[in-house]
Amino acid sequence: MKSCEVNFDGLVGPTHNYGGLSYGNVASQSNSQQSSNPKEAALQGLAKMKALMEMGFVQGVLAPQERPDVAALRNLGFAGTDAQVIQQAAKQAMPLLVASCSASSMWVANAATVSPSADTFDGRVHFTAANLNCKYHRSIEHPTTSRVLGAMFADQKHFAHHAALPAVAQFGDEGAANHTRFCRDYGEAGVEFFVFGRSAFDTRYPAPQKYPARQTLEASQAVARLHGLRDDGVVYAQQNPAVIDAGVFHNDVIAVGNGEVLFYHEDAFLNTDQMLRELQGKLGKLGGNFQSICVPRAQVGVEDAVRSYLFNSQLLTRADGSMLLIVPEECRANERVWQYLQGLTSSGGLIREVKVFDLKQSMQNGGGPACLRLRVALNETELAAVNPGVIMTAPLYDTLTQWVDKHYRDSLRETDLADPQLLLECRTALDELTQILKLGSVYPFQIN
Ligand code: SUG
Repeated sequence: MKSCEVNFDGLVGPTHNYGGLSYGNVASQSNSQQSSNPKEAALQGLAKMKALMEMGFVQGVLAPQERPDVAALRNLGFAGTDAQVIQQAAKQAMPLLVASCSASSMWVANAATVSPSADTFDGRVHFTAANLNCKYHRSIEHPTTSRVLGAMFADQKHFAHHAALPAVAQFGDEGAANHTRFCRDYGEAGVEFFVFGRSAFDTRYPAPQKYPARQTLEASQAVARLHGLRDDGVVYAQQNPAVIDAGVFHNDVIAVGNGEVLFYHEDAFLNTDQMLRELQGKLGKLGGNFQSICVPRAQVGVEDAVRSYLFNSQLLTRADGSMLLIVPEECRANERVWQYLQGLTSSGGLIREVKVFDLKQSMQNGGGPACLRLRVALNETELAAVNPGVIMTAPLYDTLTQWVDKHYRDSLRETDLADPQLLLECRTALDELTQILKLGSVYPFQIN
């Protein structure tokens, strides 16, 4: 049976703003308080989805969340009407209002970890929503994420959904941003590669000194157990703590994998040789030929990698088996990175082409092409079981761009977040969106 990898991209929500909420994420910190353009952000994301669809890839869309999250503010003690809750929060605790308004669910690489049916014990596709425990503004995403994923992948014969791991830092889980899968073919059993930043229970593992390591080994192991993965189909590796301290808050900022290929920076991991041998051995047992492309620090330093998001790219397999790299505009703007990419594609190696996308609105909060998509490998039967409303088509693209044009503002600053009108605008937009994407009722304002 034919299988493919579907990229479900997060649709940027109407409250996209620069809140400076993510300590350890250099872009989020340095663009804090700038004025954002939610309309442009959403259209940039949609343009990437359309381009991939037109290249022949199956493309999906993942809905944004309800923001401001009034229910989350009520849990923190703000009371009264929705407008009063927002106004009180603005007066007494602006950082909490900003956090409750973040459109961070757009970075759906953090929505969940996904294991395709060929890897799991019961032959279903497994999803575990990420608890995103490291940052308050992200920790409030998973209940709605679970409902949205449930509405997209509803058929229990094919899809299994697990709730987020316990909401404590010891089980900090950042989803697919710290997970990659290697395989010969998307429909065959593969090797799932879990990358953690620290161990919560075993002090022998080193940890970064400055910035938080968001993903723990114990969280990765729990996800592998929940999904029923075989021991010989799993490899764990530790991120180099020094690169976390240099701004690599997720592994997908310093490495990307697809098919039989890992594209990574020389400084990305600890014990790299041992890790590569394990990947080669385990994929080899499944008949695969693991290959790695290491970018040497002498050619591209970690700082350039973080600034350009070279590795936060999408590595895609084209119909002829060759590979394509989708990178953000910032890679072209960086001389060393661009030179490296020119050499890479002209060397006759695995990666033949680089395509550049303008995702500046998302990039300014530390979200590149890879952050914006959740990969789900599906066989034909499973693909047919996905809610068809979320699969991108030319008419859906047109409808969504019109929807954005109608509902989104083209400028948003912190002071605008206190405007109760923004809440009404967002709810009106999202109510319409659930109808467009045929999701049913998934948002708190639709349920309660
Ligand atoms: O979690 N930024 C996100 C960026 C996530 C990128 N995702 C991956 N690498 N997969 C984060 O740090 C910033 C929001 C703000 O500051 O307003 C933010 O949440």
